[in-house]
Amino acid sequence: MGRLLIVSNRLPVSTKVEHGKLSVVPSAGGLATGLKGPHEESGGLWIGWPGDTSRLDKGQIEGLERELLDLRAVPCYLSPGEVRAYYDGVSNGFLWPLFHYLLDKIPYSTSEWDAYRQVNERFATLTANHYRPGDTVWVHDYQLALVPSLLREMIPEARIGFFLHIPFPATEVFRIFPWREELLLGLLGADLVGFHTLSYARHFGNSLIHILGLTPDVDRVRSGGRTVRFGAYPMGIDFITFDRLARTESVRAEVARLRYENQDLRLLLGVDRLDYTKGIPRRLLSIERLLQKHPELRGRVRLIQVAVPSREHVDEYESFTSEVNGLVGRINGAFGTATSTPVHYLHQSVSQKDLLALYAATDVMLVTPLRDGMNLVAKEFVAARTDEDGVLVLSEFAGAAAEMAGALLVNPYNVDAIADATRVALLLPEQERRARMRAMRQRIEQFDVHRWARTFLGDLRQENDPGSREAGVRMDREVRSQLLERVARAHEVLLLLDYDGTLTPYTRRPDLASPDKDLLDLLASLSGSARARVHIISGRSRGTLESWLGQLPIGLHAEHGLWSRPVGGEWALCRPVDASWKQKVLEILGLCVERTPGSMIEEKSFSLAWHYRMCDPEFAEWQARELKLHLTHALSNVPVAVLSGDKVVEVQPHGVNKGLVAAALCGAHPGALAIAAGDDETDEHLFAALPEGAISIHVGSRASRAHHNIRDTVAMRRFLMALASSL
Ligand code: GDG
Repeated sequence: MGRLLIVSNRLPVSTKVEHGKLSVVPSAGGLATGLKGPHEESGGLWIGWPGDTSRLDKGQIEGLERELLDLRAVPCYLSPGEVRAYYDGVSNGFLWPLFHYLLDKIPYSTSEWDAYRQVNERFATLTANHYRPGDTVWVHDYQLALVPSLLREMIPEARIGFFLHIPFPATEVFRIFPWREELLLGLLGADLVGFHTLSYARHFGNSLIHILGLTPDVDRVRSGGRTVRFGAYPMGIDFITFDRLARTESVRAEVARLRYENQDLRLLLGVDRLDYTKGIPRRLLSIERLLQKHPELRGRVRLIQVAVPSREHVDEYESFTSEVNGLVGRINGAFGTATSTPVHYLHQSVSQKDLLALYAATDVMLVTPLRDGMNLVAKEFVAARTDEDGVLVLSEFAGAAAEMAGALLVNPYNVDAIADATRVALLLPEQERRARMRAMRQRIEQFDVHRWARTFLGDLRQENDPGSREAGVRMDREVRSQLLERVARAHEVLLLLDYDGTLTPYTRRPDLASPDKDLLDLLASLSGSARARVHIISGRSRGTLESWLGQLPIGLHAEHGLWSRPVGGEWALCRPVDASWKQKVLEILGLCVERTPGSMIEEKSFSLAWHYRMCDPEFAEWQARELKLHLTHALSNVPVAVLSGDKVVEVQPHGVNKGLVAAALCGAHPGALAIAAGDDETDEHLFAALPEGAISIHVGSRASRAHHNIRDTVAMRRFLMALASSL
């Protein structure tokens, strides 16, 4: 297995200069711990920004690089201007609040997107320079959303994963982002895109539908001729280490000290970066409310709030800091006494030992972010509770809520609800506290950060398209001339062409897709050759094909081959069929039209189609899936097949498909070079029925069993024009 190249905004190190000497200290964040194993064991590299190096001299930079090399870390240097624009501006100034649904925090405008793109390019180029065939690349987080596609352009065959550590918001919020298409396309450069929860993955899928017009299939989507998978990979923590450290003598001594110093008090704890997403002001207000509503608790509870300074360069954080300071002062002023204060506020970071002791000593842990991708603090608290005691009050808007069945869930916007939940937590009987904590500890132990990394990397290293239905060989100039040479040598050419999506683009209504003059001329020119036999095999009705193409000397095959009209002949049914099921299906489709504005039924002689091209894409895809399930169930005893095409669900007699016509035609012209082209699922039957040596062409970028792949109807027509000249 190749090396693992990790790409993240920050390298997992911090640098310090003391007496002119620089030292590099590895930092022990959750990500670094989880990825340490795969990174080191694979002899991999970690690519990221080493922090501000603008004040380092040449010697210090050299020293830094030597130390980083030992840690298998590659620095991506950024100028202070770039940090301001890409990191403080777009990433933390715009994407961060938007993805956390805090719309009032997004700036009126930003001109920094170019800087974001450029820095992403820098990361991608640096990664490409270090890439060796067989390596796996894992890109992290919202600062580097464009890296997957930029890297894909540089190394098309690379295996690339992306993980988003923050929420992916609902489409209605995501679509606010001015560069939403570019960002989505950036992510789609990856083979696997991971999120903390299923609902973020679902939001991402919905944005692909609404913003890019793609049609994801549960956990995968075709884009740019490739399959991209996406799914939920909830990140865990290093449970064993937290559990072990919590049992050490020094932590236990610190716990005893904390308990002794707060002996008459019940302790509440909050630990967060000082960030407006973490819900600190409302948490403070809930303490105020608790003390107002329950005077008996005054002087009996204390909230210790650790607020680690964070992103102090971003404007929004400055006013936020003073807001928090003001609230702490107000509550302590109102409810403090000469000897005690209800809020013990630490605007600083604490050592890991002290953090563990705080987790272990507290009665109630308050984790009430307004939105949080996951929230590891909640999990660390649980891991530190080797005594199986303590209660977790957890925001329902933290990703962790999906996993922590033993927590008391609260709406973090509802100050009263937090106050009430805190009181419930304080009153919870010991037995219940233990039962809840035990359940959570089991979960967190089992799904730790190592398992998270293993699962993601395991999935990333799996093939995205097992089996043969990959994208075919792209029809570039060279492939095209090879095919045309074969055509020139063939004594007879059998052209089997689908109509919609192959010869003409889809239109909003199916009746608007009539052939233009160029297409009629093209078909006339192809069929004018003595060596060529042209057939259109379509899902359309006889009437439509006759009126649009009836004047041409070509074979026409309607309703997926149920009806055929040979050149110069009459329409004939390929075999007797039963249509008694139609009424029942018409009723079901009628209900579907009622429920799905913009959709319509197309009635043909022996088949029915429900078209939904003009509908709200997300809702209609969902309806289509429901409809197929329902029809398959309702028609289980009826000899019909339910097919899905491009924005259409069709019901037609069983055993009739384009493959039957194709097989019959190929059989009637032995030795002819068959060339088949089509764009949707119904054309797969056509491709499957072709004899050895035939040329099959899929129009579009979906997976197909066709050998060749052409971009769109324009490129297809161009190919047919060249073909007409070689005939
Ligand atoms: C992002 C997402 C997602 C905090 N104070 C101290 C301290 N910490 C450590 C905690 C914890 C980490 O910082 C914070 O992690 P969170 O997960 O809570 O939040 P973010 O920093 O916002 O992280 C988040 C995460 O990425 C991972 O994907 O869960 O949703 O926003 O590990 O322990 N550590 C020490 N002293 C402190 O004072 N030593």
